Amino acid sequence: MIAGIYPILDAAWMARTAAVPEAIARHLACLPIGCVQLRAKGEDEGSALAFMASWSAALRTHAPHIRVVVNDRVDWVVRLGADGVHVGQEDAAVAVCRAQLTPGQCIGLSTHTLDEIRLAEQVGVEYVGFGPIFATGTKSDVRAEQGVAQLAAIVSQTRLPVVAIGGITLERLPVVAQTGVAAAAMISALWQPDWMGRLEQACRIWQESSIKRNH
Ligand code: 3NM
Repeated sequence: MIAGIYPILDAAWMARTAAVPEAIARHLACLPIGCVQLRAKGEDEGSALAFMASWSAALRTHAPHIRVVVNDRVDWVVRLGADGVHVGQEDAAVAVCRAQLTPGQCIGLSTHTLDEIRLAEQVGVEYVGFGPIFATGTKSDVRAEQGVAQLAAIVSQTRLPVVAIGGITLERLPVVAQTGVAAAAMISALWQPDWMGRLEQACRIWQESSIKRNH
């Protein structure tokens, strides 16, 4: 499930595309994408929940095989019947989330150091996010850039699937894929007016780079 391109449907970025959720969900369904994350930061509670509800409904209808992970809010995962929650180090503890989820629902945890990954292994999550790999303008409270060498080192030291995040563009996808990382999370590089072509290109680049990595 956590493999390849991991698109994050960010409320602010999605508002900049002219596309409606159903159109994007239908297109995502045709691509080798196993999981998407719904993220709303800065919106008021009502707008954020409305965003989550409309996108999860569109994905459920038009891309039923894609797993939907909700950022931060395990209560919304329960309410919407989503497939999992993604939490940061400062959000609800993994054990608190786990207690509210059913066995099939997953938890992803943002990490920035090997120590945080070791803790994630101990508490038991389905995957870790690791970043920012490059500078990003999408999130303000990020740590220093980790770079691809550090990403490769981290990937080689954990059995958990790692999702690279932060400043990943189409041009940078090959070097990210070649680290052996399970997936690449992308926001700003995807949600441009030509999002359809960008998604296809991202999946194609990932597959080509992964093939090179495996031989
Ligand atoms: N988390 P873009 S970086 C949501 O380092 C998020 O944990 C990060 O957006 C982390 O693909 C980031 O536009 C923003 O750079 C990713």
